Amino acid sequence: MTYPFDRIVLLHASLSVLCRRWAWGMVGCFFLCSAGYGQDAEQVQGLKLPSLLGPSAGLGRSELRQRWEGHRRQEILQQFEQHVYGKAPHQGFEVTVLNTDWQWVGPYAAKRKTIQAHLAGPMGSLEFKVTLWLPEKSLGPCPVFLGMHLFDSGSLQPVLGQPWKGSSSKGPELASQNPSWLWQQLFVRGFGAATVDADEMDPDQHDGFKNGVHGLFHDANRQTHGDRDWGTLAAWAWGLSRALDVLARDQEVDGERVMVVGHSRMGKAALWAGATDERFAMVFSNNSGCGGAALSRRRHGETVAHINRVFPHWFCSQFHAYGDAEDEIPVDQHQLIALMAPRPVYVASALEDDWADPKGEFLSAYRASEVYSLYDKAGCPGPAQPELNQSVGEGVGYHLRSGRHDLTTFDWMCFLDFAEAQAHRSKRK
Ligand code: GTR
Repeated sequence: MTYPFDRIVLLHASLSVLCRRWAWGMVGCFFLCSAGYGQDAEQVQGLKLPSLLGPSAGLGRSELRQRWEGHRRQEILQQFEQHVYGKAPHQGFEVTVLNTDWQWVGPYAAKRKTIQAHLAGPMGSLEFKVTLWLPEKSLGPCPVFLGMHLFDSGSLQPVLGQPWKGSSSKGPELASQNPSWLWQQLFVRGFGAATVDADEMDPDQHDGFKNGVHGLFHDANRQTHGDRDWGTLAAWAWGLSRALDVLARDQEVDGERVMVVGHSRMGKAALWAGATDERFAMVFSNNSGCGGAALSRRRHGETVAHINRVFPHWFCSQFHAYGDAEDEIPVDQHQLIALMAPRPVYVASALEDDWADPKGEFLSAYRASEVYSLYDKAGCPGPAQPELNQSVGEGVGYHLRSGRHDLTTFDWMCFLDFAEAQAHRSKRK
């Protein structure tokens, strides 16, 4: 059972009422338990979820926070490495900036830099480029949104964090159909943008983990890819960290305010990047679904069995053991969201995107808020899903947008508002 401090106070109040007026006290206790994190940490709307903080009876908020920072966070991170995404190499690589080229881009009053970088591992090397856009009028080092994509980053208007050039639908509300709008919004608000091509890091194909960054670490003497070795999502997340290495060396970028963003498969990679690399200041996941923000145990929409069958290279091989056995995964995705704490994280869903399980994405954000409460952050309100097209939450942001599986101008508007609000909050502290 987990009872954060504010809930303990409420519980105490409810119990004193109970002594005086038994019937009303019972009603109070019922609402306390059904409205907040104070319910049994493992029971969420009929689901048995792995606990975030571990057995916590009798422990206060500061003890729980010590436990979280002391070992619980690390334990969960390792379980995700061992059972879901696979372990990426932490050592034995080097990133060198080879060349930086820049030009003014008139219509946006912006500067575009193309930074060519070299990545060397024990078994080989590869080159990748980071395309960085900075507003012309930046007062000092600029906060930057970083996202991967799966097409040419040389494009004048790459769509940040989107896995394909087109969209599942067309319309002015789509960021991909309206890149000028996005670019203007970013620059007017003082944000820069950076992209890196996922294909340059690790092509999205199942080739036995030989191409891309996997190949740089592939030991020719080892015939098989180990069960716990990194899959492609982990390679992309790792690539986002290498892009951050590059950005952090640029004097025009504020290396402490690089925010990672991604839609769909890039949203899964963005979440894992934020979990594994605490240098990312904020994390934005759009319609990331199974293996992203959605709870695996709900088995709603895309399931673990399905995703492993269609994309056998995305996760570590061990994750394949949990197809149709989700309850046996030692972790679930609310714990992934909690790994961002206390850094701000935002989860976005779309009503018609049933495949990504909007409800499961919401429940993750809501449940993860238990860890944010240890840091005095309100988190994402619940347990009822917020109204359509409303952005809610502090520390953990969430919205359910009308429409389909896409990254839209509405999603971006919410992300930018959230990023600005969080920046103001941290200035006030
Ligand atoms: C779907 C896949 C999702 C999501 C999406 C994408 O086919 O089932 O998990 O990642 O693709 O990234 O395009």
